[in-house]
Amino acid sequence: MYNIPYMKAQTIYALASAPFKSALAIIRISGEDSINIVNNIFSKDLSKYKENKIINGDILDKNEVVDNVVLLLYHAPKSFTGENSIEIICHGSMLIVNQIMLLLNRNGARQAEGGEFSKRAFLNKKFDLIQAESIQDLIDARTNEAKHLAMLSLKGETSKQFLPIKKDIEDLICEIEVHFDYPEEVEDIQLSYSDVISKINNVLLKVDELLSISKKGKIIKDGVNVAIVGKPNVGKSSLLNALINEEKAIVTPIAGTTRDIVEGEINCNGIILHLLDTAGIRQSDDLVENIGVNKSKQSIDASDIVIVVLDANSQLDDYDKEILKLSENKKRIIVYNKSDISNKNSNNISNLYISALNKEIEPLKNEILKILNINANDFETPSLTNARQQGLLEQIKYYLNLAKEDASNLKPMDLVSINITNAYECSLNLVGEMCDLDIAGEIFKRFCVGK
Ligand SMILES: Nc1nc2c(ncn2[C@@H]2O[C@H](COP(=O)(O)OP(=O)(O)OP(=O)(O)O)[C@@H](O)[C@H]2O)c(=O)[nH]1
Ligand SMILES: [Mg+2]
Repeated sequence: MYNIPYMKAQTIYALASAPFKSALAIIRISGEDSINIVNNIFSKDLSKYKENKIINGDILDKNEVVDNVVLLLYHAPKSFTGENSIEIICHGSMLIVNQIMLLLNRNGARQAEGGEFSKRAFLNKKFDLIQAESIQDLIDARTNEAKHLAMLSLKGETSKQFLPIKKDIEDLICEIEVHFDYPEEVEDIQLSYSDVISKINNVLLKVDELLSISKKGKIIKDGVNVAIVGKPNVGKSSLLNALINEEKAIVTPIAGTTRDIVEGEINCNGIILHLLDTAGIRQSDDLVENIGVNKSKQSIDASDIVIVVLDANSQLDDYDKEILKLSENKKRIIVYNKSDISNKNSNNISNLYISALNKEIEPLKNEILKILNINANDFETPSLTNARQQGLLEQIKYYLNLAKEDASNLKPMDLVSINITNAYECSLNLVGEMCDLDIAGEIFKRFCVGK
């Protein structure tokens, strides 16, 4: 039996490295008691180190050495979490890791939940919520470009883009309130409805600009869904294979070869394209093929970009026309395939020719980047890249527009100010200054354990 000491502010621990055999492993501990707890199982007296320090020594279970480790000691508030913290770098055997974690447990620490270290750092104001969210983006990043943006955001560059908007809204509220509450003191400075409208317009311009780069940022972070559609036999599966440079989808001269969606993925100049090869769209009596055709039609709606593949050797028929109609409201690229066995026809509805068979597809790749309207600058511009952040920015826009409408209709200033205050609350929420703890909890729960 072990006596579990009384727990103050709970001290947490977690394995911060991958949970399998490796050269080294890192166990992270944070909380008021972390230094005392580790002191109970360490060969040197940690209480004599008053500064942050790297210390070599043994982890002990009673008098038995569990492992010789390097210990990174951090005193609050000079740590990631802002609390007393320790990182134990031990040998990467899961046996050793589990033994050390068991010792920590016996001495009063508990296993951390996903994202709990970051949550504590956020609560201790080490960073705002936008920066906190970028930590997970950094871990999840699959391209150098996405990693670079997450890194900038972690350094606070995204917050810097947003904070002027928050400040402008705050200033506007103050100005209205001063005029409302102390009219005699500011009587020489008139605040007219047109002043308020013009100030709101200035903020709205900044909001629109940030929304527009944020949409591009989200594409750089998450990639886009691209559906490849067309009638049977035009070369959709061949195109998928050419794009991913792998013979993934079955290709035959038989029309109706693809029945189900076949997925593939490429990094196209820094943008991840989630590609969907679909069943050729046509009328069919075959039950299975019909299910596939329905899925193809649904994939048009579900995708960000549609590539409509036409056969460069034939005139548009009713199926082509139906597919063009189905995709007319989407961001789409119309491409003529099999250019290797046809002459380019100036009457064709697109001048984009490729040969999936010969892997001559560069013009299509360039067109995808063009249609996304992403340029070199966008890879350097941090922005609000997740749905929560973008949703709140949209709400700010919505409330500011309501306030503008009220001001245009000469409604009382205190009424105008209600919607500006609503916009302000959204901005506080965005950076986490007025964040519902449940929402913060939800955000951090998505993080890895140990982060
Ligand atoms: N010459 C030539 N043939 C091609 C090209 N692309 C595809 N093909 C041929 O066209 C036939 C059909 O190709 P697929 O890629 O299976 O066509 P699909 O559009 O996926 O057809 P379904 O799955 O039936 O809808 C195969 O024989 C391919 O080799 C091309 O660029 N040039
Ligand atoms: Mg196919």
